[in-house]
Amino acid sequence: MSALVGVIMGSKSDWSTLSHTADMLEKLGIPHEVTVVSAHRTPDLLFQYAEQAEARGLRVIIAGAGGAAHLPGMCAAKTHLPVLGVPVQSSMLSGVDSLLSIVQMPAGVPVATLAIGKAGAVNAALLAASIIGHEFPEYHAALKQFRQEQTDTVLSNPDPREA
Ligand code: RP5
Repeated sequence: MSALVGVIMGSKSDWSTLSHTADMLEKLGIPHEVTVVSAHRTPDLLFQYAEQAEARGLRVIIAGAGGAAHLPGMCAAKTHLPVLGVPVQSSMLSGVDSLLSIVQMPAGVPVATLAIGKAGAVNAALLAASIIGHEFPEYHAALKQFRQEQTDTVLSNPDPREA
């Protein structure tokens, strides 16, 4: 099956964060693709990617970037697909710069913004599963199973002194 979720990031240096998105999509069995697309280093590629995404069959785009993180917003400007933004933890400002760059979209062009770093990367995959789960019941079921496993893990070992 061709990719349903496109995972893009501004640099290869973002992969250590966005790999958590890919891992969770893999765990849920959701077909996805991963690509470096930089808003400032490869702007023409970004426009092409965003403009063609829907026709290529993507349902959701997850865009991760750090610092002056304009990738998710620019991507959202060129597609009607849902864009989920993952702020990458930057070395200078710990990702607060990335978060504020992504979250403060002016009214009219939304980016669904996740938490900084690994938590946001994982949750972006889970949110994508939620979104496409309406169309693909198998991914809705995979998401429900993941959530149940998470619950069972906590309930089966609630003693914080035990590993
Ligand atoms: C952003 O600049 C990228 O998303 C990355 O988080 C940050 C630094 O990129 P590199 O200089 O490591 O390539 O565009």
